Amino acid sequence: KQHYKMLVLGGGSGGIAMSARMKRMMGAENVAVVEPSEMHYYQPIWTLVGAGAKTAASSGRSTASVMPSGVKWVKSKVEEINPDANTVRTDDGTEISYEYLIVALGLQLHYERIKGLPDGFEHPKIGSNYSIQTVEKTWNALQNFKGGNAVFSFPNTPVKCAGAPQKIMYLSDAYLRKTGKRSKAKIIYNTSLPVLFGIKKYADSLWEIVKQRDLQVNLRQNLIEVRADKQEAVFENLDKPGETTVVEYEMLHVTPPMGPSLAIKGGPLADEVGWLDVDRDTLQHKRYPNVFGIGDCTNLPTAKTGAAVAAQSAILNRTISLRLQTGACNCSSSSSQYDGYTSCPLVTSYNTVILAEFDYNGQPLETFPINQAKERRLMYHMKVDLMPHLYWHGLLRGLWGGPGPYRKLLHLGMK
Ligand code: FAD
Ligand code: UQ1
Repeated sequence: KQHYKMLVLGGGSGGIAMSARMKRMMGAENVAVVEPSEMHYYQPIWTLVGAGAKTAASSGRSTASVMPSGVKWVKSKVEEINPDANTVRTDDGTEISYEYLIVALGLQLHYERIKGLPDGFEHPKIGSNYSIQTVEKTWNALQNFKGGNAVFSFPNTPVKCAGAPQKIMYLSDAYLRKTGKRSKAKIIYNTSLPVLFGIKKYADSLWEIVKQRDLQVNLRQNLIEVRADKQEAVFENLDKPGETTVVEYEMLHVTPPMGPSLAIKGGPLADEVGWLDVDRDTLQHKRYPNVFGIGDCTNLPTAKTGAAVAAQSAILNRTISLRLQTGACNCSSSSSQYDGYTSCPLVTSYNTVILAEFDYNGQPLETFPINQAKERRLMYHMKVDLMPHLYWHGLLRGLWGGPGPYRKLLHLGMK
């Protein structure tokens, strides 16, 4: 039977970052990561892949190459977590026991909850930046656009990177202008939300942009069916149950419904909805003190992003370090509490970004001492040229814990 002092579930952004940090804290031989996928993807670049500005190949590296050397990679899928016995069962029937557990399983995409999907992706004119299988289909649909409606959806669930469903709209608009096809296009953003973006400061800028560029935003419209053979998308009006609208499309970008990891939902570690039930200050599990969580799988009340994972990785490192040093069950400490930091680089064209950064209170928490609600070229270069390096060489090696310390430096002497 396998046993590890530190068992990490999931080898995505949070899982690899924490395994690198745990290796430093307790030695590689004490750490194992359970991850079934051969490939690790830098998902934030898929926005640019869907718009033809980056290749899909550039988004992936082998899981073997990102696994910290000496850390055990268990190449299987977590089926069940039993925190009362301190064990995890995988799909090949193996039981692994642990002293400490970090859950970093990400979230689940649910294309199948839209009638006609995922089969509809076999037709052209439809794509989705949210999975490696469908991201290049977005770029195909955009390149083959002749004339008609370009339709972009946002589901009626929490999502990761809540800006991504509209970033691809701005890029598509820019592409159609560049290729002289914009006058033949009607661009429609149908969102389930009652707002364009959750934080007012950035929403105000985005409303200006959609007005200027003649992008039609319809609130409270939820995609429920795709008839890909007929190029029709069916939306329900969430404020008038039963009222549906059929929209013909020349291009459709789908953001799928999302939900908690099926390995957590319904189990002892889940909250009522199914997310990992952790303390919002320390990231320690609320009922099992030797269990911790990071990233999209948790119920932390902030937006689910890689930038949030970066900030959380520094906090969680501190929480676990305190726990190991003092042996205390309760990891609360006033010196390191997660403030909910998250960030969403809103790509608004092929050379501009609005860099949204905010905290648990929905208050802007900007790194740079300039107004980040303005579209800026500098921020585009940060997103496209700097972030990938920060991800592969900083975050994944446990060396990047978010911009917090730099924000304080950059704002020195200012208020
Ligand atoms: P993930 O990185 O998704 O990792 C979860 C891992 O768990 C995966 O490797 C998966 O294979 C594994 N797993 C799943 N189930 C099991 C199981 N049963 N057993 C074992 N392993 C399992 N963030 C930003 O900060 N900025 C951006 O600009 C940005 N843009 C984005 C654009 C798109 C199109 C998308 C899709 C995401 C974007 N994000 C962005 C979000 C960011 O990628 C995620 O928030 C981040 O990767 C979350 O990390 P995680 O470790 O929680 O989950
Ligand atoms: C970030 O830290 C991060 O993780 C590496 C991202 O994911 C790709 C981001 O998109 C952003 C914006 C940050 C925050 C970093 C800075 C320098 C503001």
